[in-house]
Amino acid sequence: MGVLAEIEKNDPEVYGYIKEELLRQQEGLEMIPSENFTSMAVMQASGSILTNKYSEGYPGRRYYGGNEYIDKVESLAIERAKSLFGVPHANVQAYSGSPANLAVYLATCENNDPIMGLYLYDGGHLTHGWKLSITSRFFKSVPYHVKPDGYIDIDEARKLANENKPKLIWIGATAYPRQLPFKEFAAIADEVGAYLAADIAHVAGLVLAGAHESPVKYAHIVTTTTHKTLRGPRGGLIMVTQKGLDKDPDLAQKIDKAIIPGFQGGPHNHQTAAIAVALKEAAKPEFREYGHQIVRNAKALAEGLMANGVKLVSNGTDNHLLLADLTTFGPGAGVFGQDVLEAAGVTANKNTIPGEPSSPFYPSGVRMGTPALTTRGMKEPEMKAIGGIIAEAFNEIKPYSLPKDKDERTEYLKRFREEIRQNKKLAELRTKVRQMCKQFPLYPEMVL
Ligand code: DSN
Repeated sequence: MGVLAEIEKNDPEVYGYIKEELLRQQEGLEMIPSENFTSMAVMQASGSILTNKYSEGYPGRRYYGGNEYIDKVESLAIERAKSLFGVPHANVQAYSGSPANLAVYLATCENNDPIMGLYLYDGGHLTHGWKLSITSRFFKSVPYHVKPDGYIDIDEARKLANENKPKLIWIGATAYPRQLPFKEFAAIADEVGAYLAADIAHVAGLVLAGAHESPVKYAHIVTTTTHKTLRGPRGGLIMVTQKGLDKDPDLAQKIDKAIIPGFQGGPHNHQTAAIAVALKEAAKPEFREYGHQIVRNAKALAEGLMANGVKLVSNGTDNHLLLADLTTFGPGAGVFGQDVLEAAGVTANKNTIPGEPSSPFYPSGVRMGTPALTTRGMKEPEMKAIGGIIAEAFNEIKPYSLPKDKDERTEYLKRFREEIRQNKKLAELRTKVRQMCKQFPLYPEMVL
């Protein structure tokens, strides 16, 4: 019986879409740096009967009865997170990264307090104070930036912190290809008396593997999603460090109270169990090797791309992601970049770049990463080849340029998409990608 036999029987429509999505994942190169392929064990925990239970509260302190085993599962996840990251307190209930970050605000700030985070165009996250996010509606957001070389401008951050006296400073990013400067930001936060929250959603797996510095010595609070380089289910963790407890002995309780009753209701117990499973996997020596291979692969990919004339923000990478600067094809060319890659069987995402000449909706860069390809077993030779494929796909952007007039853009992009569907070069690359993927089978046990 197939793993989705019941869905197949009861809901052929949903079954059909899952089957098609499986094929898409198997036959394409998944290069969105925040995505990964979980183990079957993580998926089984996530699809388990634990989804049936309500458990408002924390282990040993639930509002509803019947939580004997849920308490055990949650305690296991908490203990594993604490021991792996080396922190005295972990909350495993945040539904995902954004709710985790919002709980941090609730625990540390009052309405209208100044807060600081990396500017979105420069790789910062929406929840670090972007103007359209709730975090800038309720707090006074003071963004810091990267320098023209693509590295975070620590001097600017220090100056802004001294001028604005933020209550909370975020160090973390969604599109930053370099090591995060935890130590330098700890000095700034200490100087102005701010809480330092490290959002390591992107690099958590690298931190556990020892392939990126850990923020635990430097930050008061550490947040992460569990589904990116950590390779778990979708979910979030909020951790309080010893430094955090030294600054504020109530910080752990403040975080727990911010999650419930402050912000969420019942935890997603199936998700908690899957997080526990993923954390056990991340404690294995193979995971250490995996994290280092992600970085080696990203560096090899960067070399492959640059050797083929693709410009990268900061000229390379220290972590799992790369940011191609496509401004040579005109402002907003990231939109074309994402689409030509998709036509070639490569999934990556359009992204703003530092000094963005266009807008987040029509940005000028493409973000790509190696966590999912590394999970498939690909290594440096494949990355070099993929660098060539991506560069060849980008060449197909040449005839196109985004109209300045916003009304003309929809029609223009429609025509562009029709043309790239007929593009022979991209079809050729698609075949190459399919052949490469066949050599690195994904979920071979999942015959649908
Ligand atoms: N959507 C995530 C990412 O792709 O980085 C951030 O929330």
